[in-house]
Amino acid sequence: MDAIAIERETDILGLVDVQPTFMPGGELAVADGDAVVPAINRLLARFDHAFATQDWHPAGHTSFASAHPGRLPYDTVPMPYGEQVLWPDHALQGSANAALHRDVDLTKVEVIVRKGFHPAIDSYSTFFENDRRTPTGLDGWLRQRGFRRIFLAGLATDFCVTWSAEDAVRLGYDVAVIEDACRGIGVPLPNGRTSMDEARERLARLGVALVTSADIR
Ligand code: VGL
Ligand code: ZN
Repeated sequence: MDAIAIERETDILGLVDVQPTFMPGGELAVADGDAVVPAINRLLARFDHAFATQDWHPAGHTSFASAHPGRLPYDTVPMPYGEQVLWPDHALQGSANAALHRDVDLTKVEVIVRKGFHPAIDSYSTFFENDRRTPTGLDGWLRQRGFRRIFLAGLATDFCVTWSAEDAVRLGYDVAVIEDACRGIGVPLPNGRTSMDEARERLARLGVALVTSADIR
């Protein structure tokens, strides 16, 4: 793939849920999830602007399997806004594992957007909650600041990163996912495939560029 030149004032690096709760030892550990931290720090040195998101759930959140008697983590259940995967309790507001990872250099992070705090709606995307209508406010911030292209990195590739990329495309941004700075969960789905298979297909269909750090100059 050709090198991508960073446009200093209109490109921004988006750090999705870089929280210990999604890393080995955390409540919803993504395999090798902590490997994104050094990759992200190298990227941060090259961009002038960055934002970060933080999954931020109240106790008893509707996305927790523990809130659905008889259900187990990774079961899929219908919610008023569509099918929802149930998770172990994670990203609990105020807990140490819900903080942004302490080794991420936050110097260039200009805004931190929290999501998933409405008790009855889960939130994967950095732009909308899972009803796909309740906004996080990030679109307004990015637009007012004049950003047009978003490079996404973080956790998890097949949930928060992919849903963010899809919404960003719908909102009119150019989007690239930096694959080596992301890690995925890979939930087995009722149709025999995994959430990683489906995420890759959805991104390809939308024309989201899958790039590696080395492509970005
Ligand atoms: C995430 C599942 C539940 C993510 C957040 O950050 O991808 N996944 N909450
Ligand atoms: Zn969550």
